[in-house]
Amino acid sequence: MTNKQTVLPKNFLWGGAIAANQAEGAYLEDGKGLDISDAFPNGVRGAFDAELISGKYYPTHEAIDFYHRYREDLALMEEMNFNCFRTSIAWSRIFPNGDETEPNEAGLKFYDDLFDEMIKRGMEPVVTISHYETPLHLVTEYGSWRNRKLVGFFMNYCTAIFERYKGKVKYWMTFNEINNMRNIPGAAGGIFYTETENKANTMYQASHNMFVANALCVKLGHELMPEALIGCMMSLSNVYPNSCRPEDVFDTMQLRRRSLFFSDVMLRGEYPAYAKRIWEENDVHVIMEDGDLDLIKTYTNDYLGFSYYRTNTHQYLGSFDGDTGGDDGLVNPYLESTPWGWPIDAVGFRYTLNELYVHYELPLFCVENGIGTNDEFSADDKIHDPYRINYVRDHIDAMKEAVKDGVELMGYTYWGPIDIVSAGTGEMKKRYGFVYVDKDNLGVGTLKRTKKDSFDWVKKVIASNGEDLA
Ligand code: BGP
Repeated sequence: MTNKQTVLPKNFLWGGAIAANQAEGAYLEDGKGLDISDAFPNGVRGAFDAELISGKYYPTHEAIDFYHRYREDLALMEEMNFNCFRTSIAWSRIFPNGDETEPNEAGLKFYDDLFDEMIKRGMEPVVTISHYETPLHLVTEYGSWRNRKLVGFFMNYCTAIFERYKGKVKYWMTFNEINNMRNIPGAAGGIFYTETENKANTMYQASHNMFVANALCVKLGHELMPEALIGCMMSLSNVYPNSCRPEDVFDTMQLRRRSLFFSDVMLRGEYPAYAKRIWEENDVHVIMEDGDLDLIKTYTNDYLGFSYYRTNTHQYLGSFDGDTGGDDGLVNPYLESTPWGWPIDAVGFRYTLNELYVHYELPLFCVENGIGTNDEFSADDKIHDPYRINYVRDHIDAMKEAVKDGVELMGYTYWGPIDIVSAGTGEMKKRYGFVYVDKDNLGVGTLKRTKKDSFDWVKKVIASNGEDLA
């Protein structure tokens, strides 16, 4: 790392982020049980097979075989000068059904070895405790997070991993993109609605149970690991008013609040004032136990981890839906989009960093940002991905501007430094990586890893702590 004066702090965390289910494969190996990610043939936006259909292709079952190839892959990450690496622990490797009392030793051992390998290669593990990976049995037997019992099961899991990895893992996050309970509750919380239930009520009840679990997890984590930082994790791609029409501006604030609601609870320790009206208008009656609100108040998260991919625009009475990239919206004529239609907006990244820091005055950690494209080999047998270099350059520039604006930013982990299965669609061809993986949407390929042009570029960017972006 450079000795020169840099905009970003010397201890800035640079790395990449993946999730167990999108990379590991080995979906039943060493005692692992099924989790929800194993049951989505076309990603979390598609159908869900509560019972797997024999002969059907499920992309996460093999994924990129990170389970067996992580040493080779982490060597590539080390070559890019990463000093941290984010992944999740697959809950069902540790508790295959989720409701056992004793953890699965083979699962614990796998992550022991994985974290040791990261540390050996100079990377701090950054661990998501639950990344769209609720054990399937907890969904089919208990109704997932609508059931308060999940809090106890989750705490057994947290106890097992904190006891085992204390001293190895300092940076933790509880639930990946917990605010996606709104848009993709199946992924975010294992919630699949019945025809007749009040969806809003179920969503807020399940979220409340997760908030209690989040608070208990922070409490336990700090007791067992005084050094640890336990963040929450939110999808915070942003949304602009589509015009200066006051109704558009106000409705956009309302939409944003549906997201910030989650971090307001977990970081400020209270249900926000605007919750009451949302609940009244949607006939929501959240059942709480005595002491829940005190727990939530006392045990707030240490930092805000978040993903940022894009911005959209919103107009009065427009959609309040979204996908893995954030809220849906209208086309912004000022922005270009990725081949998957995600608008590219680096200025929006600076805007979001400022918005969040002013709102919470807590350290921020951008744990997901990246561009998914259909990369192909050129005639010279190489992958030239200038669009990826441009995307990352512009977002790093924006991040530096935000730091100059006064934002406290802990680090940046690029989403998908190696091609993995898309969470949203289950595709392999939606590639984010600096490293290409030979596998297609049908699961065909050698799994061979190849560096793209962006690989060497990133390496030098990190070596200069973000100064050399040429
Ligand atoms: C986030 C998820 C990731 C991820 C990323 C990109 O929502 O936390 O798991 O995959 O989005 O989305 P996609 O894979 O759908 O392109």
